[in-house]
Amino acid sequence: MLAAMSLMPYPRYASDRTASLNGRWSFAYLGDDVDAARVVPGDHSTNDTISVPGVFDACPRWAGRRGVGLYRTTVKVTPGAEAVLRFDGLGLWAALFVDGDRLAEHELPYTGWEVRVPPRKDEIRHIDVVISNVVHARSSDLIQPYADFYLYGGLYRGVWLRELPGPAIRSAKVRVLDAQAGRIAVDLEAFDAVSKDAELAASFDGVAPKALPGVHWDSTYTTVELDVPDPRPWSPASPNLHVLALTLGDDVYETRFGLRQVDVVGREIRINGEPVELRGVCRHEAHPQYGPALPDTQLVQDMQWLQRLGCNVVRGAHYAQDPRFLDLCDEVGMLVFEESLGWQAHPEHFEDALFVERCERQTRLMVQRSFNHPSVIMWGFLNEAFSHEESSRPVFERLVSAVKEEDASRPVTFASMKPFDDLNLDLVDIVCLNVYPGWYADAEEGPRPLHTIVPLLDRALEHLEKNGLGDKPMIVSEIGAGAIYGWRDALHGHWTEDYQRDLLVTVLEKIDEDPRINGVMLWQFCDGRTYNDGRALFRPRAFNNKGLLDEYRRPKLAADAVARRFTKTSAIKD
Ligand code: ADA
Repeated sequence: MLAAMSLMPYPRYASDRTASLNGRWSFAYLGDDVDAARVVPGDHSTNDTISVPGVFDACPRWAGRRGVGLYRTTVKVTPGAEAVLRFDGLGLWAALFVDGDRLAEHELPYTGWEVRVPPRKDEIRHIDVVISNVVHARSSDLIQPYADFYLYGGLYRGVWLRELPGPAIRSAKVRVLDAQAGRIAVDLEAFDAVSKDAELAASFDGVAPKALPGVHWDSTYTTVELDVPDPRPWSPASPNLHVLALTLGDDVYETRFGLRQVDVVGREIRINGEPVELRGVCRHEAHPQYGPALPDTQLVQDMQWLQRLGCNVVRGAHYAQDPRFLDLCDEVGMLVFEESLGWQAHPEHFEDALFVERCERQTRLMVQRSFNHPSVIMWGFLNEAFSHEESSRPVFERLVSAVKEEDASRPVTFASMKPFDDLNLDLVDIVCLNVYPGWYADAEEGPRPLHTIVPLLDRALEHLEKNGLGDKPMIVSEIGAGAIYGWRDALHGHWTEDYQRDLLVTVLEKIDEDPRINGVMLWQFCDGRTYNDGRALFRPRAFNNKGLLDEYRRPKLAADAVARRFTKTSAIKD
């Protein structure tokens, strides 16, 4: 008998068939010059302790190391039961061994991973995960050494084991057909082919399950249309959620969803028919002490900060998000722009078939896994790729169609850093631009070049109009300035808290008064560690310092100023 743990993000499974593997694991750092692909866990003992979720290179003992670590644990199972191991996100590369057998490897950082574990007669299963955080400069890898955020090694998020009691549901995609009436379609996929008329029961919001008549399985698939009893639509102001539990034989699969529709109508973004102006920030999942493996209390505190800042949206920069965080966003009505991993991909990546295949695979997985979160209102990929290069076009076309195939109901976008020569903006539903006027400035623009902000935004908007893109919603998906926490100075120049505040106020005044701009996602929620080599000369402290809060979530001057503008009320109190 397995024990289920609380804090499991959706989807959840029958509690007596689910085990949490979160907690203490044993660990060994195998070294910097080890070929991760050749590690045989049985050759190594693990004498250190590590916490899961947890990354080794944020721990004092291995801080900043780049190499290979070995995570080890055991789990008690029902002898003879088949199982699935679910990792909600890890990095940068992993190989999974169960009872010494190498089952799979994973090269998609931050993307959830599920691996089937063949049955055995033993009650205790031995799990080894080999993790590498070596960042190669290979064109096939999804992330490159030059990325402007620290790339950690370890199990970033929760790990779970689910026993399969025979036929079992792998995924259930809830499509909202009519948000007001509570009509939904559920696309189900089973792990293995099930008999054509295998019985399926559904229960909403904890009410006793009812058998669904006339279900026809086509091998592993079926779709059912259902009416949600007592339907309550989801919106940022009323984030009502419904829980759907599906029973197939002895298997139970529980997902949560919201009744809401997102539409792009001309220049408007609408949620359940209501136009919405987006006001928020970009946020990395990061903390100096935990890296991306944030404890739940930090997620909850970050959410409180987002609310205090008056945000109604958060851009999950630059990867698929922790499902615990998306659950929180669903619960409080925080909208999300979710994007798959990418950071300034170049033509050499676009021309590498393996890179493109991985990019498509991780993007599809992100959409599949986050599909039922009502908070997610738009999908993106390839942040700031070289989308002005011709070789980018087929890649962008392929990714847009992959997303549309997975989800025809949400708008697609990508954050472009090429406002004047992007070749792919015609493909998207919403134009998103990353621009840094007033921050990345030439000496000729003089000190405090705030005067460049409005003209740059105007030129970008005019360029969109002239190129036939003026009928799409436009969002400033990044804009900001660096400030060192506590650095205030009479000159109010670059790196002062004062300049950051003045720049963001100038930006928000423009965005509030210009009807052509539908929203803004300021760069960024809080300071975050970045590359720690010579390039850090442009990144004091080896941090990206454009946070409204510092890395320990202490507010800078800008936090108050932004909150006033976002809430259009009084200041936040700290
Ligand atoms: C880019 C990028 C961010 C960050 C930012 C900056 O737009 O998308 O990850 O690097 O610039 O601080 O310059």
